[in-house]
Amino acid sequence: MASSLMKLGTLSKADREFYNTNGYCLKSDFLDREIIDKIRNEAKELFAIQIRNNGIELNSLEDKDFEPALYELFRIDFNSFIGGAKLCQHTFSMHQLAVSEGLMDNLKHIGLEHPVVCVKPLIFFNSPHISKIEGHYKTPAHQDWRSMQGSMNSIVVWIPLIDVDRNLGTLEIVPGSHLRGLFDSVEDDWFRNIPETEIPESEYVSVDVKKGDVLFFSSFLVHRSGNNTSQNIRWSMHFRYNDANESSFIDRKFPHPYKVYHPEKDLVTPNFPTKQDLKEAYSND
Ligand SMILES: O=C(O)CCC(=O)C(=O)O
Repeated sequence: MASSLMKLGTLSKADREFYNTNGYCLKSDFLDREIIDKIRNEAKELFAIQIRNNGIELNSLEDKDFEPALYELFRIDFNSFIGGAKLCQHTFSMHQLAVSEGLMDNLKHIGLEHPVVCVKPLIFFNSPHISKIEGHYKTPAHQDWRSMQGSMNSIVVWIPLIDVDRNLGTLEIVPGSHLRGLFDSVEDDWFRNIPETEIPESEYVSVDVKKGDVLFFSSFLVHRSGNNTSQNIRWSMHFRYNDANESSFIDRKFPHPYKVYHPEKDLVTPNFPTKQDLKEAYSND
């Protein structure tokens, strides 16, 4: 019943078996498209505030209007773009989905006895037009466990917010790689990547996905981004979870390797707010 609230499909025993063998499970038409549109629109609306505040024309939130306006914001006021990009990570709609009962039930179906959120849910908007380094729109080969270091059965839920084809750069995975151990990796601009010498090119498989599909994959599955050669933004969401009942996670004392979530010690905007600013903010007029 809970699943229907968020209009999510239900994983079966066969899905779980496929997942354990291959390290991933792709479900088509699994999630209500209205929810997805709501999440993407909420993110667009936040960017739109900064776009308009910079005097950039924006006639509608349709991609044909929105994307050039966002690229312009990136060009003329990078800090406003970054502010929007960060705030998009804090929308109610995305967080509601990430902690919905429907999603939690499915994590249990796939084998997590006591699912807990590993890191904040993420919304990605990948395009070379709004990136300063390649790693911001195209991740190299890696295993998410390197950054998560949580339970052995920790999982990533990867959700496209639009149809993603080869032009937009599909996700590329190495089926079965979750059983091949933790690969050696080298530090880079982005984080750490698995060098080409570790896994031949021929082992990567492109995952074509449509809006409404959901990809569940093990945090040990090797994956990377395809190349977005289009003029458009490739929108997706990434949720990560641990299992608080997994014995190695318990014995390792629930490690959480994300160290930096700490407030700035100095004022971000010097001399702000003044008493007068506060009086106006709290005025009853
Ligand atoms: O969405 C992508 O292309 C890659 C995302 C990814 O690799 C990750 O979040 O770990």
